[in-house]
Amino acid sequence: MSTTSIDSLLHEERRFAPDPDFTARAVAGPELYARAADDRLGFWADQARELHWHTPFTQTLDWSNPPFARWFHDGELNVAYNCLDRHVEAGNGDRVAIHWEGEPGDTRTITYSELTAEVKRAANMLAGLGVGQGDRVAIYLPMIPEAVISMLAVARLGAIHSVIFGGFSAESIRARVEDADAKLVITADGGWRKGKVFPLKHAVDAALAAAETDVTSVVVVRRGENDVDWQHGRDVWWHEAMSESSEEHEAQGFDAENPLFILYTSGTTGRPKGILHTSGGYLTQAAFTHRSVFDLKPETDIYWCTADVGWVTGHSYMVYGPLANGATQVMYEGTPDTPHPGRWWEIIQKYGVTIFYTAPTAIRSFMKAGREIPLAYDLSSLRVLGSVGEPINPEAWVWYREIIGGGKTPIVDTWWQTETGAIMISALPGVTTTKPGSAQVPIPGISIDVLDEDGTHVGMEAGGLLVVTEPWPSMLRGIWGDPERFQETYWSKFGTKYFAGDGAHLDADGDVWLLGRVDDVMNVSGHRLSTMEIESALVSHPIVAEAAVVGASDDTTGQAVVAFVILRSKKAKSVSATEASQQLRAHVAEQIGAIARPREIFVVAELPKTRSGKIMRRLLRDVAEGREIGDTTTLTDSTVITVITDTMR
Ligand code: 6R9
Repeated sequence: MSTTSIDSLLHEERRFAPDPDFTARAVAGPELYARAADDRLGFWADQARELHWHTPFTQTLDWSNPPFARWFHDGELNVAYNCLDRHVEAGNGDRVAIHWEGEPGDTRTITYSELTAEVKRAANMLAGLGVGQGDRVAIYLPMIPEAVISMLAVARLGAIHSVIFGGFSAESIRARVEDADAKLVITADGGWRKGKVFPLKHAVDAALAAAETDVTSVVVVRRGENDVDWQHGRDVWWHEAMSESSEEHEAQGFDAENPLFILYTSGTTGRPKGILHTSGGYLTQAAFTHRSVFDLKPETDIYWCTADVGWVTGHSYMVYGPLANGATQVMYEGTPDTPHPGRWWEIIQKYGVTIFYTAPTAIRSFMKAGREIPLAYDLSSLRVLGSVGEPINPEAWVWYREIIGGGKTPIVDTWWQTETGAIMISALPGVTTTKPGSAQVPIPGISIDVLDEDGTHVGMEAGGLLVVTEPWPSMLRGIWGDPERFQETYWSKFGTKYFAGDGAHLDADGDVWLLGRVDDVMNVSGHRLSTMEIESALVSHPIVAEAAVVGASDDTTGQAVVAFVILRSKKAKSVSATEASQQLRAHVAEQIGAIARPREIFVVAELPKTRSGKIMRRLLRDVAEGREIGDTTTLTDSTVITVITDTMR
């Protein structure tokens, strides 16, 4: 990989050393790295022993049949007990577990005692409907406490949940319910989004009508109070079934490798992959990273992760990590700009949020809207900020720290995947001197490398493919029902090293700079260029709010750089689209080199994104190459594509 291609990122010279006061009180210290380097498995065993085991484990890792790992496998634990009962038994039952904020402004405060009682009741309700160990339960809910209660109730029974994002279609539900052969579905009448109730149950009805399925019950939470169709004998109101269920439920221990959940994620082919996670290793790494990466002090912190429960970030950093650690957190139902653009910042001010975890796409949209919106609120309670989901451009990183973090908070840019289950690469606050745009170092106990195509380590100041070289506790255990696809997707390229599918560059210090999915890496006249690096250059220009870059096929150069940009409304007021495009082509050439100069720049009003906020480059490539637009089922708003093509014409 050409080193000049990442010059713009690596010209990023800003460094932020930890504040000594922060370091003095930090949860994590450099000794964690030393301990893990000295005895990696012993380090993870120590972390696992922070949990409550019904039966202690004696073996940490069984890697005798790679890539099928077993962690702590002769131990037994109950995941829900670890997230609930043990905090109550330790005298922390009155601590708030969830400050829930509904979009219309209604609120609920739920303590650990109350959450434990609700989960016990829900476990009895599900058991009464026939759910037992190993059964699959699909959950299709808005961001309401019942989503958390349902997941924990399923976990408490040793059953397996499959959470389906509330924005997915009936067809997606059908495919997931069928693939996992779910027995029961938990949904709601509807939820609140953008000031309106959006119906949910009707999608489940349509999915089940079309599916070959053994689903015997649909439990329906009342939230939207919208009308629903009712199938007698199958449908059950949550509140009715709960009121008939006992609040007494003793948690049983299950094998550490008992499956905990399946979560579907898109792969290179059309069919989504059901990523399978199990119990002991997953909870160990989710809890450890949540504590050390966010510097969690459960007695005093108010933590908020804005992810939807339908994504892996919602699983690991809204449900399992924070609750295993006894944290107090905020959960918000709605969209960031309802009923006004300052809603998130108002919530931070209201609850005194101290730790905040969100995605670069959200940060960039706030940059676009203008700093005066967050600056109207008191955000001084914040002390740690996190980022996840895609590479964060240095400009967005610095804006995040300056505007949201008051110029003082450490930022942790956390790299991980649905497949890795928990954070793998991140700075540790109070320990790491941070570099805007770099996820930096593997967390203690994780071994990574950057390899070239033939599997050789690339060395410093070079780029290649990111791999994880040793098994880790929260690693996926497979793809549901498809062990061959599991082997083929992740373990066929570099043997027992896990192939992540991301490009990465190591700088002179050995720090990792993520360059996006390898399928987002372009090859222009034999030079490798990352979409991310050109986007970063574009966003560093004052008139640009957001940019997406794709490699479009080109007769002469193989691929050519094509960019789509959204301009900042104020700063770009007096510039025409043609002028903007000229200025920006010159700017990229100046920042990175002539090789990176976009062949075309399109000024657009919006960019197509998946529901999890990732830019759909595949669709942009279709547009850039003049093809018919492909499958848009996972788009938040398919009208965006029309907007883009119209703007271009
Ligand atoms: C947690 C999550 C995984 C893919 C991953 C990578 C990208 C996530 C990132 C990042 C650069 C970060 N990604 N975090 N890239 N820096 N801090 O997002 O899981 O939805 O499975 O996506 O997201 O490309 O391979 P998932």
